[in-house]
Amino acid sequence: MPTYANVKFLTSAAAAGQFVADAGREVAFAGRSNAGKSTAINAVTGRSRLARVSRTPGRTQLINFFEVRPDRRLVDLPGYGFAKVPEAVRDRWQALMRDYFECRESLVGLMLIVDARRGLGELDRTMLDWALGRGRRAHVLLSKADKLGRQEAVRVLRATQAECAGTGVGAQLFSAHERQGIDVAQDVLAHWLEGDREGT
Ligand SMILES: Nc1nc2c(ncn2[C@@H]2O[C@H](COP(=O)(O)OP(=O)(O)OP(=O)(O)O)[C@@H](O)[C@H]2O)c(=O)[nH]1
Ligand SMILES: [Mg+2]
Repeated sequence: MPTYANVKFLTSAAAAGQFVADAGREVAFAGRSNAGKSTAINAVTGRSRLARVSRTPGRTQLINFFEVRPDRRLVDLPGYGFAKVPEAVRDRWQALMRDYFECRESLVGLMLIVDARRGLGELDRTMLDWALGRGRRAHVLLSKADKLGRQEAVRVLRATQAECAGTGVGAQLFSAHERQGIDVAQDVLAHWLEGDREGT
């Protein structure tokens, strides 16, 4: 049976008390507002309307949990770096993310979604440091690669790989719209969720 045949939405959480039980393994999708996190979840699961996609940045303010199979989850995190968000919303975001990262034993890896046109930013680096500092895996999807010419896309990929060199963090080009790099991302997720392979 295909890996994502039975994937389903579990719940949205606005606070730690609403997180699903911290058992098994899960992979979180993080990144700036509008980077393409929800679209990436839909692309790798092959379910176009699983996670809500929006043209309005900062739309996903909650942590959304999806079950791939029992005790295996994908998690859509609210985006960061959206300038127009009021301070109170930003504070709530920070508290929610801290609760999630500090306590979540089942979190095995972080899929960091970075708009290929922007490349890694300060907040992205902070997310990577958080993940690696807590012994989690991380992998960078350089999203919306279809918006770049081939040469420019490869340049961004090389620069990102160079920046991540020695950390164990992989980086790849990704486009949900042109279906580029989906299989590679699926392989990374499969290894992390299986947990039967070290060093991938
Ligand atoms: N061209 C192109 N556009 C994309 C791609 N992936 C996402 N987008 C567009 O980028 C916008 C944001 O996508 P989302 O998936 O909602 O982004 P997000 O990171 O989940 O956004 P927030 O939840 O608001 O933080 C939408 O208009 C998508 O259609 C892609 O591969 N190529
Ligand atoms: Mg989203």
